[in-house]
Amino acid sequence: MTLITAARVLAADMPIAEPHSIALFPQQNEYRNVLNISGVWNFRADDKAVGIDERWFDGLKDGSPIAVPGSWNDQKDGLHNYLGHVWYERETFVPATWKTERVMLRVGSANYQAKVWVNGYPVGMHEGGHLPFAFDISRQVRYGQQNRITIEVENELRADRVPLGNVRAAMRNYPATNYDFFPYGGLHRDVVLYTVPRKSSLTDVTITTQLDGTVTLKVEKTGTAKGGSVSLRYKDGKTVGKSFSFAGNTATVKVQIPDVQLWSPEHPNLYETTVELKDGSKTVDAYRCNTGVRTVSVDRGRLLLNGKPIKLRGFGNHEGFPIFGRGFAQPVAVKDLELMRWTGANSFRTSHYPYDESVYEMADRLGFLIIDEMPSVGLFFYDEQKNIDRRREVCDQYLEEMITRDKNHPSVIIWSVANEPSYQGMGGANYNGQEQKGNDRENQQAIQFLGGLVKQAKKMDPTRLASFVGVSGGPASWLGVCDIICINRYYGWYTNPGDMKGAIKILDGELERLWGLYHKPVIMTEFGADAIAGEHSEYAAMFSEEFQCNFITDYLDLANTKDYIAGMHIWNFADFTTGQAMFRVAAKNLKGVFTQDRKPKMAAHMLHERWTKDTTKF
Ligand code: BDP
Repeated sequence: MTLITAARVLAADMPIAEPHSIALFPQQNEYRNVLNISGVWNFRADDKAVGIDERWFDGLKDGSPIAVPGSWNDQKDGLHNYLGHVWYERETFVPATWKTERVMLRVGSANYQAKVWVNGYPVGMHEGGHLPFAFDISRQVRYGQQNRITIEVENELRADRVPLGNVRAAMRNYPATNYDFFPYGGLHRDVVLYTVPRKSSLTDVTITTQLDGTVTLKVEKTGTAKGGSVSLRYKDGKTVGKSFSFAGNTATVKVQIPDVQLWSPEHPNLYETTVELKDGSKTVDAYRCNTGVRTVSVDRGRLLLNGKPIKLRGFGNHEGFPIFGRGFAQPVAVKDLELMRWTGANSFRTSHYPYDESVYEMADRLGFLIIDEMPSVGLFFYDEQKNIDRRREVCDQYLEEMITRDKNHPSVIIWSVANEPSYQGMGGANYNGQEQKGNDRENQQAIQFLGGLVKQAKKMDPTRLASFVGVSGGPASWLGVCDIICINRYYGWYTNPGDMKGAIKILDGELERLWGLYHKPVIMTEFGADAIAGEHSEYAAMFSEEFQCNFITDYLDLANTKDYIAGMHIWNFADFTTGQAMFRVAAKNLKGVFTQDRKPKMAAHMLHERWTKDTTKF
């Protein structure tokens, strides 16, 4: 690699982050180091986008403090709706002993686009929030000295980005997103420096499991090492392991666990898995993660975990909290899983983007099942071809990054490649539960786009299911590309408002029609009603807590009458901030069964009663 000089700073010169570089999570062990540089950074908005021309990467003048992780929007005065360029800068000391290693810089999530400089040298760029990226900065770093890390983040809403904004189809909201959550900007997850051994190191580990206890590990490496070993240790101390040799840079190792303890929500049994890399007899690198032995499949109308039918009870959620915005807050994530457990939920969808890695680790330990969704929300196909093609490129990148990052978590059972791609003429009369045919060109585009992503997900990971989440009234033909039908429905809220009897009749009819069409299990990935906490009504008026309770109860009762319903995820776990719109009181979506500060509404108590009493039903 030639070092790009500070003089050549045009974005076009910056290498684009390699999805594969995020395969192994940074970790501290005998062979690897991690230095977390989250904390207080120096910050400056660049509303005229002059930072690159004025070489702000040589040292940020007139900056002010900002916390990382955290969105800029509600930390900094006057920037709530700001969607342009900003600069982050932080100095950190890199030990002289790191000189013998490869030094990497990893950003957990920068929304939306990031460009990175180290000591004024450009190192690379990345498009898209909610997923990490990493660069080798060994050549730009000064060892045994202070180093300046500079990151320019930019969060404009555009038609050729995913998710989309400033488009024709927009929701008449401000800022003009084509989705219903606030377009927070900034460094949203940890930024870390980490080392990997320079001469030879592990670059990827892919673990798949079978019910008879066979665990297959595909191990990838770079450099001179020729062999290694793997071991899997159960909590009782029993360990199985094996040595192996590489063919080229890859080795496929099969280990048999005798008397295997399967992973499931009731018994989230994990095996601590250690992979060691050996150069001759010397261990030169190691990587550790947890493995759960389990399988996922569908059999006509049933979703099977370990060959047995399972019903998903749970929620769609958002990462977000007052002040931090979309900046990851560990206590909130811990609390969310505690509260989900309290309601009796066994699953959630990472709507509408992959969450922080620690959430998946906690879900593995606690036994939650996850529908892992990439950030492709607000897609549509009645648009200029160049926009559609560009969006597809971004989606392909997201898919690769998401699967590369999350593939070893037993909690992840379904990949969702999009939420609610919309169709022309959406709205009004189309939301009546009748079959929508769509128009030919659009259908073809949609099936190619979504079907292509589902196929790619299955190719990258044949051990899980893949799907996208269908919008109310969307053409049923699009859903045919999915392993399992995932739909969001709001009869009784956006259509037939307040009329639950009419709503349930429409829903019943549509579910039967979908079952008849595909004979695949159905998950209702969203259904719900806004409720203003503290608002009550003796006749269950919309926006009251009673109405929300009744709405959810009616949907769950109907689901209990249909064997092919494999999951019911309430929208939403907690109230969340969104753009300004006449249908969003105080710029919040109030469909949470908890308030934004995680206080239970009546519906949360109702679910707790219902789901903890009988764990076999919705
Ligand atoms: C669905 C979207 C979700 C919204 C929800 C709603 O998938 O992001 O927040 O509706 O309107 O269309 O509450």
